[in-house]
Amino acid sequence: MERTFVMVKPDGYARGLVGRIVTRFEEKGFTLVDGRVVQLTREHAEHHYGHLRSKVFFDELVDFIISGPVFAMIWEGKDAVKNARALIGATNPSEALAGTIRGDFALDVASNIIHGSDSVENAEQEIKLFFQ
Ligand code: D4T
Repeated sequence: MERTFVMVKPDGYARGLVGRIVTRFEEKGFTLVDGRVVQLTREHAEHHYGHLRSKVFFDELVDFIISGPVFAMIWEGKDAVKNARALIGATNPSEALAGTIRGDFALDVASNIIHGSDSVENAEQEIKLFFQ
């Protein structure tokens, strides 16, 4: 069974969406392995989004992700990385289909409520970073 890392971002946490998001994953058939509330440091956030350092929105993204607690989770299931990304929906909520988490709960790419690892390797790294 594969594992992936998923994080409800500060906007989703503040809006009280953690329970509904956890339910979506459970309904799909994933098994919750671990979950915790975390306040990211700027250093951790800059490392997590290091691949986006050259983007114009990088500073805004880091400020946003440290603006409040996040809810970090490890989910297990068949092709967990791919299937979790499908459940989460497109990065830009305007393009995310209804029935996906971003499609149903978000409007703006800068506050798209949830993150899911985009590869098995990144999932392993992110799980280490958040749960060691
Ligand atoms: P995350 O990493 O949050 O799951 O998002 P994705 O994997 O779906 O997409 P990403 O890495 O390209 O973007 C990371 C993060 O940056 C925000 N963002 C993105 C933004 O604020 N403005 C933008 O124009 C884009 C493209 C949203 C997600």
